[in-house]
Amino acid sequence: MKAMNFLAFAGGVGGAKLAEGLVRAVGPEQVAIIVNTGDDFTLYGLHISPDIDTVMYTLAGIANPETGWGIAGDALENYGMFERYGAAPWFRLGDRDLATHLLRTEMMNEGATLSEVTRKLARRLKVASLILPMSDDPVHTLVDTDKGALPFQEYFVKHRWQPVVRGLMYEGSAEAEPSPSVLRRIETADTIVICPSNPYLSIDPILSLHGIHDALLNASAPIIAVTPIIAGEAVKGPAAKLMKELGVEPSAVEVARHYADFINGFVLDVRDAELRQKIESMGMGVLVTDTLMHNSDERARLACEIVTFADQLRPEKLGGCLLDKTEAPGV
Ligand code: FO1
Repeated sequence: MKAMNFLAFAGGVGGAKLAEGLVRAVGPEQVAIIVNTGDDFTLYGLHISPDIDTVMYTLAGIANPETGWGIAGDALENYGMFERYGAAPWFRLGDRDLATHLLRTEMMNEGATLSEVTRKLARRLKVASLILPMSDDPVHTLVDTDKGALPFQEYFVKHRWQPVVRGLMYEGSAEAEPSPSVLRRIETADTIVICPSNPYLSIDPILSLHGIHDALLNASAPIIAVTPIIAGEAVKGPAAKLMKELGVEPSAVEVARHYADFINGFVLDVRDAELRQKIESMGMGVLVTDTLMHNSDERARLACEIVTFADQLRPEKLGGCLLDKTEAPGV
């Protein structure tokens, strides 16, 4: 059987969960993930890449299951020492997590690109899937709010995404290049999945890079987006609040509309089944299923359904997922 290659677009926790499900569904070597780097920032001189680390730790099986980010069982001894100095940061770095930031910063200071650093760190964590930063150039999501323009982490962590958002800028994206092989992977992928990440904060920074949107429009692969909104609420984080503030109804229909010019399929949560027709009328296939992923098996089950859904959206069948007893692929 031809090795399928799945290309996922992901941001933080929601994206990482589905990426893990895809890895279980089709095998790690068949999955590449383009990850948002608009959340990246410098703290204590360290290059912090939260979405990359969330995907890397999740695929390495060491992510903190409660938060989705950081490392399971990590301690905060460093935080206690900062407190003694009266310099407690609003952005907490776990003691083990610090090793990632220190090594990444050292390698980048020696001239390595973010893609090269990510490949090295992921390989040492035995992650077989390819984690691709969306760009090796700096792109910073800036959130214009009633408290002024806030760098992403100040909006998201320091102010706990409570400020009212007036607009978003992806600083640097006009000059930034997609990282090497991203455009080719969009062209050659068998299936492209837009993970249930925040469309505005996690996926749009990737789409804002020149060449990406066109590559998606010209891609031969079926492109499937998974809803991050269920019954008008975000599964996690500010997506619904942000949509309201941007004057968009917080509904799966609006998420489908957001991607409508390049997606062929949309995964709608069963709680919003009544929205199926509206989304189909935008000219895309709709899979209605339970999109909540509480554990690894549910992530794999959802990914399997997406694999099957993708086959329905393309002429040739590529074969089922590894977990399907019935259609063992390739035998
Ligand atoms: N989120 C928080 O709400 N508080 C934190 O102190 C925090 C620390 C942190 C450290 C490393 C890391 O990779 C992520 C961290 N996050 C924290 C989450 C982060 O803000 C989000 O994962 C993304 O930027 C949005 O998806």
